[in-house]
Amino acid sequence: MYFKKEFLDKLKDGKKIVFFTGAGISAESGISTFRGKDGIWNKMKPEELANFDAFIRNPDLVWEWYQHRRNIVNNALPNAGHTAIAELEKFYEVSVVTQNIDNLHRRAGSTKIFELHGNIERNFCIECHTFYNSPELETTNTVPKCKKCGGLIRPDVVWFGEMLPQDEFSGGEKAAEWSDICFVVGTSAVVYPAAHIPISAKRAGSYLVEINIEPTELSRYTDYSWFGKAGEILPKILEEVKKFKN
Ligand code: BJW
Ligand code: ZN
Repeated sequence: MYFKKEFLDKLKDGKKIVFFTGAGISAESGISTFRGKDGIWNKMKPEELANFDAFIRNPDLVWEWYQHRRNIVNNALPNAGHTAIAELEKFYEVSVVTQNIDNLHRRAGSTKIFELHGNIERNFCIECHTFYNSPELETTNTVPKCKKCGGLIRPDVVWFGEMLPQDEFSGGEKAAEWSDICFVVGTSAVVYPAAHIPISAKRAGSYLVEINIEPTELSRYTDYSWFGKAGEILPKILEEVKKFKN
């Protein structure tokens, strides 16, 4: 595989690396992306499902959609892309800033993860904010009710129009700004404020590398764009690193 010299020099000299990831990194684990030809939003309208008003209008429908996706996520395995990122912790200070809610980075072994859009395994009562992990809840397709107050329980994910968890966002943004290299992997980079993080990294002097099967909104800002599958490219980067770090 051909590596641009400038990129190799960054890999050799760099100490802090950030991976800013999106749904595309989990595509090879069998989890659908949102947009694009195989995206779930070709079939479902986001405004009908991924917002609070939709949940209040039809909580059972929204809950059933998340139950369906929990089943897919629980049966999926981290792929070679997630694993390569986790293994790079042997050689660099690695932070993962992810828009994904699927837990696959953690299951692959990454230890420093900022989850910008929440986590599908966590849920909370919309009235009293008591948290429930998914296995504690009955696996029915109708929305569960809080044991303490009877309120509706929703997944702890960030819907449109909602604020991102502040600590996760500011921690992820700082890690990106302090990084020597910021890899942007498998995201269309159209959802804000998350998509601002790689731009902040670049402005702060980080070397911005994109890995995606096709050009994105971010491609014009990157130092290096690499078009191909994350599960194929990331292991090749790891192999290259092992040549000079071992
Ligand atoms: C591969 C591959 C392989 C495939 N290898 N690559 C107008 C302008 C600007 C902003 C706004 C606006 N109107 C509204 C907004 C704000 C809004 C927003 O950004 N909207 C835009 C979409 C227009 N943002 C918000 O509302 C956010 N909150 C906010 O702004 O708060 C402030 C506020 C508060 C109060 C009032 C008003 C404002 C919240 C955003 C929450 C996003 N939530 C979701 C759902 C999470 C829960 C769930 O999963 O159900 O998060 S939306 C969805 O998109 C999900 C994702 O994390 C997010 C990003 O998607 P991602 O990961 O990029 O996936 P895709 O499918 O888009 O891309 C996949 C990529 O992979 C593609 O590029 C493929 O090519 C590639 N790929 N296979 C490598 N093998
Ligand atoms: Zn409650």
